[in-house]
Amino acid sequence: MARHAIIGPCFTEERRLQTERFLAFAAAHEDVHLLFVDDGSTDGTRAVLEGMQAKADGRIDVLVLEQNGGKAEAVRRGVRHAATGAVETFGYWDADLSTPLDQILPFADLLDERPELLVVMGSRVKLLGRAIERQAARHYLGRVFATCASLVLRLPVYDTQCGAKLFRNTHGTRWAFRTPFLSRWLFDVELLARLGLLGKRRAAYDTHTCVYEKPLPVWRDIAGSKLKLRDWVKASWELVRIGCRYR
Ligand SMILES: Nc1nc2c(ncn2[C@@H]2O[C@H](COP(=O)(O)OP(=O)(O)O)[C@@H](O)[C@H]2O)c(=O)[nH]1
Ligand SMILES: [Mg+2]
Repeated sequence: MARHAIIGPCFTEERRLQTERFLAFAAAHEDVHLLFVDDGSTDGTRAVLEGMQAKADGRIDVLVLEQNGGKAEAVRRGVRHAATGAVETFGYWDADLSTPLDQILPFADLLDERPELLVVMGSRVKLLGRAIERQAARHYLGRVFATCASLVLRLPVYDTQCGAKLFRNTHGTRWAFRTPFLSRWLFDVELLARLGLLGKRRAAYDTHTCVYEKPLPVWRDIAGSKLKLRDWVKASWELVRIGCRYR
């Protein structure tokens, strides 16, 4: 029985999906269930995902959404599907494997070791001895954005946008995914804002203490990102909307 459910959002990922790595990971980890969400891809993504599913002995599933609704909604639908009573944790992982799959269990170990934690988020901190490879422009743009997000959330968070996050399966963390997100790109910020709302009523959900940012040993920018400059502009506007909505 799987203890951890991991959602892999996919939009036109036919060329980038490293199927052998997913299959090897699935074969070696019976306690992890991978659910890929094909978000109305217009290429052969669905066939590639279903091909993996057929070889994975029940450890990989595919949820097909007919229309593209964006990463936020795809992740949300995946979580609603996979975060059932049986799993201890659920999370999402970018399908380009910028964060390697071997980080899933270290994230889960942290939730095991520290009962006060509800969320572990990957954090791309460039430190000596780590392999954090990010284009300079994206790094600096990302740092400006992260500072703004931190101000809006009033939370000293370093990196809201890393696509590797794991949640303890509780009523509150599931609640954070219950309704559609306002934003298409910044749902990670919105998730923290939602948990922050819970934290006002229940100390266990205080985001200063229940969220842990784990500096990653390895993170690589994989070519073929769908996030374009205009999306960063839209994201600034979304940040303002999130600030107003969750204040
Ligand atoms: N479901 C869904 N996933 C998306 C969409 N756009 C990007 N993704 C997924 O989100 C993850 C990160 O996307 P990527 O383009 O690499 O963005 P970046 O790494 O943040 O620059 C990948 O798993 C993508 O397949 C979308 O419209 N819908
Ligand atoms: Mg990427």
